[in-house]
Amino acid sequence: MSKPLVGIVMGSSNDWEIMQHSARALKDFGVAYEARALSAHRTPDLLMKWVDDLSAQGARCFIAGAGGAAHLAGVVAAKTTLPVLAVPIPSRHLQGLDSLLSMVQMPKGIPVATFAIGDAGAANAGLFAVAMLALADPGLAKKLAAFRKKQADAVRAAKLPELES
Ligand code: RP5
Repeated sequence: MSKPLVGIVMGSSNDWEIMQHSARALKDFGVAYEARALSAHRTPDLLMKWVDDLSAQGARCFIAGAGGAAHLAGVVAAKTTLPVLAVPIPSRHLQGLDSLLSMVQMPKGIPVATFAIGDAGAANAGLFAVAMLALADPGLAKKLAAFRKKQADAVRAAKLPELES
């Protein structure tokens, strides 16, 4: 197994339903990742150790998904200077608006890059990690360009239904 280039962390195993979309994007591009459920408030010491260990192994960025008072991404960013991409998980009472605001409103100095709530945000965080890694990997850059072309081709080929008279 190659060393993980991306660490995917989520506050609860219940977040995997969403965060699997980050893992899927990385897997589809052949990018090695490690995914863990670790919580900023339930397992803070374990989380800190994992961030340190993965950074020491050569990880290039982290993706953090959490719901509610979602401080996970900010806590990861407090511990590393590697880029941290944040995915707001849809929450039961506020549908993820709480998660989004918790992540996007990081105070000045410790940034996290916040993506859309839910599946699309998780997939895009994975794709964004691929784009960052592609800056130093021409093979990956080629795969990313091909992925974009496939999407563009699908839009070009789309046929809209005829109206019935
Ligand atoms: C957060 O609280 C997790 O990220 C999760 O989205 C939310 C609820 O956690 P569970 O009660 O589902 O474990 O820490």
